[in-house]
Amino acid sequence: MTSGTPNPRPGEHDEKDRQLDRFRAAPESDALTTDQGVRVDDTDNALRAGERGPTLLEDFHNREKITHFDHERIPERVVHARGSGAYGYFEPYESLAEYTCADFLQEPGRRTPVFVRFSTVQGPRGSADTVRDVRGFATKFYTRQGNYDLVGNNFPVFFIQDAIKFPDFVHAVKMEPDSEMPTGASAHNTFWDFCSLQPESTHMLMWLMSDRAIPRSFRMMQGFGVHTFRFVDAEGRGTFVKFHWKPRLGVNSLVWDEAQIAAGRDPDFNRRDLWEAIESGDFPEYELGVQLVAEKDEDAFDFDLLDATKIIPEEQVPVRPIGRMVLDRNPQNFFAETEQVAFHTANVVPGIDFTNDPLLQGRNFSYLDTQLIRLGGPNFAQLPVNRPIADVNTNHRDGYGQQVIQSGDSYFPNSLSGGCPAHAGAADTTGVFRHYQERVAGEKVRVRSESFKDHYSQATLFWNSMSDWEKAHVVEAFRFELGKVGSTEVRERMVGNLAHVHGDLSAAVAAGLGLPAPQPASGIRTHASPALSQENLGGHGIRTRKVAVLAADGTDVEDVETVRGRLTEEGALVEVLAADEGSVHGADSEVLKVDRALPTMASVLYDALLVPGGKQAVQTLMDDPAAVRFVEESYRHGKPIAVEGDGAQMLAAARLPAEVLNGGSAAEQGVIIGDGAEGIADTFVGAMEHHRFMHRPGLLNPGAID
Ligand code: HDD
Repeated sequence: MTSGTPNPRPGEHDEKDRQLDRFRAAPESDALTTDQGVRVDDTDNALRAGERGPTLLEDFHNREKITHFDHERIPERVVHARGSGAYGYFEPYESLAEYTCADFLQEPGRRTPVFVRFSTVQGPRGSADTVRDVRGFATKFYTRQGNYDLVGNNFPVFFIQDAIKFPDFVHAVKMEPDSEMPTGASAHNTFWDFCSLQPESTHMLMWLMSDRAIPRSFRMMQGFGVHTFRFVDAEGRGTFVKFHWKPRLGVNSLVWDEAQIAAGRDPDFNRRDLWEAIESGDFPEYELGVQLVAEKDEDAFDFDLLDATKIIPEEQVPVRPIGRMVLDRNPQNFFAETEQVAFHTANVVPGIDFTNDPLLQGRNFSYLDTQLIRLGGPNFAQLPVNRPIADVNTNHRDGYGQQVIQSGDSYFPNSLSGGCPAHAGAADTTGVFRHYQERVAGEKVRVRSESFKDHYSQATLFWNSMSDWEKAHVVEAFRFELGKVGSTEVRERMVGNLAHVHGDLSAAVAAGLGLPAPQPASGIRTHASPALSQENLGGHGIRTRKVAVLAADGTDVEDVETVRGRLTEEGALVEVLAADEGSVHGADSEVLKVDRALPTMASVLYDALLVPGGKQAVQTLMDDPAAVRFVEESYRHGKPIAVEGDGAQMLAAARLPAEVLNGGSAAEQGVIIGDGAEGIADTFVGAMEHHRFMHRPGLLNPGAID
């Protein structure tokens, strides 16, 4: 090409390019520009000297594009790196003016916008959702008096009592330093080494080894503020408060085998579930509850309210529902919102204050500090997702990423700016944060309070409160995790700790590890708190539960439609699966649309299974290993299964125990065998409300519960 010849336009070269031209040419309003707003003619070819010549530095669009790309990543969160967010609102049921002057808790029904981020703790940003881990449950309330962050978890307790131990704990639970394994898992040497030497973790470990650590959905797990906080009323009077979120759909979990398979089949299992529910208008809902304790009762418990490894049993102080939160909008841009959201336990508003919980006190330092490195400077509160709806008027100036063109002086006191921005006067009573005036006195000491030293009673409380299948799952989880630990010494030490929780637990875990059962500690208590068992935390109905229908040519289409009609009436989501997408034909040539090709899905992605009748179809399914495995796994994971007519043959093909097939107790085990769709539909709905059937023959390891 001679100099002065215009560059070829995109699409000038060949027919394929010409076809793609319609995606390239844009009306002016959609036009591609540089960061400076200059329109760009070609973003596919760098500017070069001659068609086959070197690329020119002069090409500012090319350099800008690549430079920006090179800087797209920011450091992931040091913990809770993997998360999913959503917007919504909170509205109180009643005024809480009796206890707190927090503006957003004064008026029944007045909505406060929120952003919530759910997360796992251990794994990096790209790790799987269904790992065994605590889930973060962090809520930012954009109140009229400033942002309030409730940065909680789905467990009500924590691993450690003092924040100074947090780096130790995180170093232990994160991947091992040499191999960076395992990803998203606590089942490794360093974690259990740390915990075995750190008995204050024992209560938290009980939660972590329970099915609470593998929630079915972010929409089906509780949230807890964990610490004891303080409400402060308009007169400055304080009341201790613990925060609880309860999901409307009930608390439901996966089982461990299912969670592990799901991590491969769909690493975004929980993220997708949240996203799709909101997209389809099934807005997740949680009730906020509080446990209130008068200051005079601070010492009324057999544990310290300031100890974050303890709960206040709900039977002792009931949870009072105070409002509800609805999540009704997905973020528009994951990075801008879910990644850049910055939570901070010290983001409080008038009416909500801290206690001297040493874990909370340390957190109040850490969150602001971590945002500085993660978000690159002190102006992150100006990012859209972090920006308060309340007016902001500070003397802070400059810094990386300053978005505001500020005017005027920036010191206090001043006379030149008329004293602005001014302090709230002593007479101002509303909307001003005044720290709670707690009387403190003491020596400067590095000690743990004596009142923090009972590390086992509440671990025992948790164990005693579990149903038999929940206990079995706890035992199996300990066996699994400690089974991945190479050091016999660590295993023994850990089992020794469990002997302080309960003899049944330590003996069962020891047996699984081939260790002798340790002598149970003396004085183990028999107390229990029924509110801790998932058996007592069910929701109502089957909204958004996913049901798979296995189909093939010859499927009884009418029966499918009958059961589907009943399930969708209840809000369940039904999908027809067959070997290929498209459709299958019924025995009388009716057409049934196939929603998903069976090879792209798996039983772990559904809550329940229907195998309709139809001789030819059932024969095809019995010859398909993927279909047989679907049934076998659904059974093993405790999921409701309904089979109609010939469909029952699939149960035998999946080798369900004879006692279920012939024993007449199948329906009690959530296996509904029937002739005619009408007959099975209602029972199926009822079984789905039950979520899982853990007492099925062959499901519980008999050694794990006695
Ligand atoms: Fe933390 C993030 C919850 C103790 C230091 N934490 C973080 C998140 C949640 C929690 C939900 C993710 C927030 C988000 O989605 O962006 N953390 C807890 C709970 C704790 C707790 C419930 C105990 C009751 N955390 C804790 C301690 C420290 C930290 C004791 C430090 C001394 N946590 C952090 C952090 C993180 C964080 C390093 C990482 C990313 C971030 O803050 O923004 O500052």
